[in-house]
Amino acid sequence: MTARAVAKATPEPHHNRHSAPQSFWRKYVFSVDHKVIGKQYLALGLFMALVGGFTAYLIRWQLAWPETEVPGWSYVEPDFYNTMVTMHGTIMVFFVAMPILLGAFGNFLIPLMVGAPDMAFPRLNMMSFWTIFTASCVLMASFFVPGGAAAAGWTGYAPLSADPVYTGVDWGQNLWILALALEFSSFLMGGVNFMTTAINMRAPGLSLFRLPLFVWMQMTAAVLFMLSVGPLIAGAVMLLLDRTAGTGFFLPARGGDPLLWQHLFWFFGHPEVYVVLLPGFGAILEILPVFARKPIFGYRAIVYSTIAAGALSFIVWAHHMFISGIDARLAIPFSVTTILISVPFAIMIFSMIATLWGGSLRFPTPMLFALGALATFLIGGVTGIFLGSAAVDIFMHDTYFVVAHFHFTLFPSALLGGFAAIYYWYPKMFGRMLDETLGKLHFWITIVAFNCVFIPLFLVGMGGHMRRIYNPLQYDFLKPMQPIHEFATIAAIVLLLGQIPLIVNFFWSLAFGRRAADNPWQANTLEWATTSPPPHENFAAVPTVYRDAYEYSLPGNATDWLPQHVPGPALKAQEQAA
Ligand code: HEM
Ligand SMILES: [Cu+2]
Repeated sequence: MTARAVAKATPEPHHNRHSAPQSFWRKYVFSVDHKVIGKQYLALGLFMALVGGFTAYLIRWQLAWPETEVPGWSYVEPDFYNTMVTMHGTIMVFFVAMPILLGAFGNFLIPLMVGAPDMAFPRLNMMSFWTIFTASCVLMASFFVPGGAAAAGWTGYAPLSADPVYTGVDWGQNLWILALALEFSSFLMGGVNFMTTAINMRAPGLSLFRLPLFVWMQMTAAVLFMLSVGPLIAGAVMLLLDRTAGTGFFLPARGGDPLLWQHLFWFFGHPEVYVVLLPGFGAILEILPVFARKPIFGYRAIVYSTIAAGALSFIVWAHHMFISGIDARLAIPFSVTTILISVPFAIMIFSMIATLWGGSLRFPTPMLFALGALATFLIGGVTGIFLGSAAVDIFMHDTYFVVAHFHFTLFPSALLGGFAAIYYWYPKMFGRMLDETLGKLHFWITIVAFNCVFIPLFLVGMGGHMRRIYNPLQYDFLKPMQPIHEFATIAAIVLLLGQIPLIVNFFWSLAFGRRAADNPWQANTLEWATTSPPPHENFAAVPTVYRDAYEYSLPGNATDWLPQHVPGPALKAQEQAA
């Protein structure tokens, strides 16, 4: 492409300059800098992960050794168990996965990857963080109100959630609704910012199909979230009215319909699982080509598959409701769309594997996590197809098979993908390298322990073991499965303890880690074209983009990488051809 064509390919980047803040408050607390906001989201997400992890510990202990005293705690009473299950899901999906994958990495990376000085709306960005911060405080506060925190499941099914008589939880459930409403508005603000920045603030030459796939994934996630959350916000208001104003939208006793809530929840809920999944995939897709030293295989196929999966995600929701009493004839179209949606995912997975094929693979910690995520996600995706078949789901629904399925999808994408992202972009964020030995230790404990927790749960699920029960020993037919529960719980404790190397590494490296070069992994995308960490407003001068994001091992090039912003042999060849 000639320089003129490059200039024509994208609109003039839109400048939104603000001078570097000086005071402590403006710099670190009420900062409008996307990099600081990204780190704030990361801190919040990691903190909430500790809380979420602790709830998992209580749940697993109770399942393995029911009604014994939990070490470091006391007894888990039945009502408290319900609260733990509810808060575990709520915290992990809305206050860990979303803040880390979208809030932290979306914020930190989108402006850098598109060559922009900041987000399009920096103040809105700041507000989005402080809104989710408030949401987290509300959620945490709900543990301490009379009656305790929400206990109607992370899906908040009515009528459980609609009338305090069922769970004994009064204000806790109201605060749960409030916390979610605040969280939703935070990510609506974030989504507007992500879209606008990625579309309007691209550097000259950075056409849409030259964008790193991570940006595509974040954009798609933002659109899915913005389009699906509206009905649930309406539903949440109705639920709150049922609880406080005597309406009966979801209460059969007042003429309402509890199924309506399930529809509203899952119309949002299924796209939502992709909101979490896609950014995790985006991180993996950035990492694989760098450590395989190969261009990504099927860039456009991945982009189109992502959009197709996003569109399909709006017409699969009733696969969560096959046994909720929906018309049996309706189950068939929802089975078909559900099984269809695995096709675009299969394309993405094949592209990832083909990217690795024949590459000169390197295995630093980010690559290990990316490969681990790819391998474990396969199990999650395949078991989803089983569940998508209504006939199978009639047996499997509400068993531990479902629990194992969604942990095998969310854990690889959100946690393993998130860890891969932390190890890969930490040098850019903090200017230091993480320690490789601790990183590898963290990886191996995590991947082995994770599989030991959740593969057994597929087995007990197939054995008919119901999910969300307080004491499995109350049922004779479940008793033979108890050793499996004990095994899974021991593995879960190992998994939780296995996160200590990450915590140590994170803080130790902040102070003592090896200083990071600007481009320590020899990668091509624009975030590596500036210093580590990047200065205020990111780039000394707006970079110009000359090529696709993944031109590794290009024949005739002196190095095996060719950054997007460096004019080079490929450009010359193209110009000669023109
Ligand atoms: C190939 C793609 C997938 C298919 C076909 C699929 C299918 C299903 C089906 C049919 C169910 C309902 C099972 C039941 O309740 O009886 C389900 C549950 C679930 N799936 Fe998937 N799934 C897929 C991918 C994913 C992904 C990528 C995620 C998250 C990143 C995910 C997260 C969940 C969650 C959280 C639940 C259960 C929620 C609950 O009841 O608490 N799934 N899946
Ligand atoms: Cu679903």
